[in-house]
Amino acid sequence: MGKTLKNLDLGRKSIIIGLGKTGLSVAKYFSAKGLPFELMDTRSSPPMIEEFKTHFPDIKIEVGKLKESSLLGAKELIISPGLSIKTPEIQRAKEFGIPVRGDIDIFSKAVKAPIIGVTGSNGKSTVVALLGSILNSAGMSVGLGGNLDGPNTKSALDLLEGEDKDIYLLELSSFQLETTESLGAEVAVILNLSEDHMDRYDTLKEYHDAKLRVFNGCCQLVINRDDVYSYPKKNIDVPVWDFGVEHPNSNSLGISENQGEQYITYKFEKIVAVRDLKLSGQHNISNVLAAVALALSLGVDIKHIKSAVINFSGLPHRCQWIRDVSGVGFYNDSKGTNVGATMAAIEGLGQSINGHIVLIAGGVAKGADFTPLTPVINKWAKELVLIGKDAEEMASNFNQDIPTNFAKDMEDAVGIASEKASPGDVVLLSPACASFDMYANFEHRGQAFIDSVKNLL
Ligand code: UMA
Ligand code: ADP
Repeated sequence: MGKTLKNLDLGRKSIIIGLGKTGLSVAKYFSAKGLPFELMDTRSSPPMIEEFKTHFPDIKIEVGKLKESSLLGAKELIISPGLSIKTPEIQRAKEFGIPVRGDIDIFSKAVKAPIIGVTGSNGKSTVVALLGSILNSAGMSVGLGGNLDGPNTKSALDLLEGEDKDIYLLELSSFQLETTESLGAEVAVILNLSEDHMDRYDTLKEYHDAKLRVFNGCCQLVINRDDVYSYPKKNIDVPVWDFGVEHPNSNSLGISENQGEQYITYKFEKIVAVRDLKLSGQHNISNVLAAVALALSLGVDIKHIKSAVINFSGLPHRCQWIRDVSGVGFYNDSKGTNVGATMAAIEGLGQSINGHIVLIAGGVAKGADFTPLTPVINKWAKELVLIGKDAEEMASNFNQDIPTNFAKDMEDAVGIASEKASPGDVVLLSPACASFDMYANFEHRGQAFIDSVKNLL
């Protein structure tokens, strides 16, 4: 007999692994549909366990090391994005023919309205937030969620509670795409790709392959001419919309110039002047172009696009100005959690100021190679202040010409940075690292920065 277990459906339950936000949304969905399930988490005391016990008092919960005997008895495993599909026990269950899926896979099969799938290493939240306002101003009801973090955000399956929406706009991580067979999006995009999550992927190719799954079954796609990683690997025979930060051709989006003024332009039509945007930095121009391309692919009228783009002032914790103190500007880019994001933040700010940047960075390095940051830091920064678990590793990975300071916490970092900065300079928190060594999440880290900046005299 081969390894595959027969008669998988006979009385078997689905096992939902991960007692977090995703696991809760899946369990609520299964419960509402009357589908049998059990719960598991690899942690011995998952932080949200009491919430699960309250919602599902009669459901079996197993915590700690995954038990092969339980997994092999399952109808299917529904794993949360925080848990890698490479986890040995999950791989083994897969080898035995137990299907392994994620919440987005369930969502894509259940939803009745079109999906927009947005992935990429950076800019996802900005693009979905802007596209959400464009679609709202065009009168559409939008279910917006997925990887998107924040106090009022929803996991994908939570979006299916309540009234149906006209369209569902999902921010998707590589972790979520790994467990999604065919998203079947009306339109999908990989905004860009740069190294991230190298503690979970062995190679950039493996990370890229996960992102490419966003195109599976799509009806249209958007590509970024400035990033080869945004193209599908094989030609997909569907309409393609493309954008880039240089001049558009007769059938695409880009930046045109007229009398020294730059415009977001589609074909020959100028949509918005770049200087009228409330967002700054080249990376944000790229984000606006992406959102406009996605909106056009859905047939939204340019007048709705125009008004929403002009009114969009960005999300907190993304290159957010906090205050000026004695001629020094303080900016919170706590969401800059990888090298590519921090490079974009430094370049964007650097080009807009007369002085230099004092950069506060550090945290959990996630196996990143920091060397690409060196030339950008050498060009725009004058001092480096490092915090967090991997500060020493980061310092040894750089080859920067500028002084490096180590700080014990955020207050200390802001104090050191403000001493080093002169009028005309800016202090930028853009960590290039995850936050969970010192904080619950990037918002908590950003708030610590904001509080310390507000306390400066
Ligand atoms: N975990 C275990 N054992 C388990 C399950 C989880 O140790 O059995 C750990 C994970 O390693 C992780 C933590 O628990 O450290 C949370 O994992 P989770 O999958 O339960 O997380 P959720 O609360 O469901 O949140 C997830 C996304 N988190 C991750 O992918 C790590 C959230 O994205 C997302 O908003 C949410 O689903 C709803 O879709 C956050 C994130 O950091 C913002 N995403 C990464 C990023 O943007 O870089 C990918
Ligand atoms: P994501 O949701 O992909 O993390 P966000 O829109 O939240 O993206 O932006 C996170 C950070 O990434 C920003 O604070 C900024 O430093 C950087 N960033 C945003 N857009 C881009 C882009 N298009 N290219 C490179 N970096 C970007």
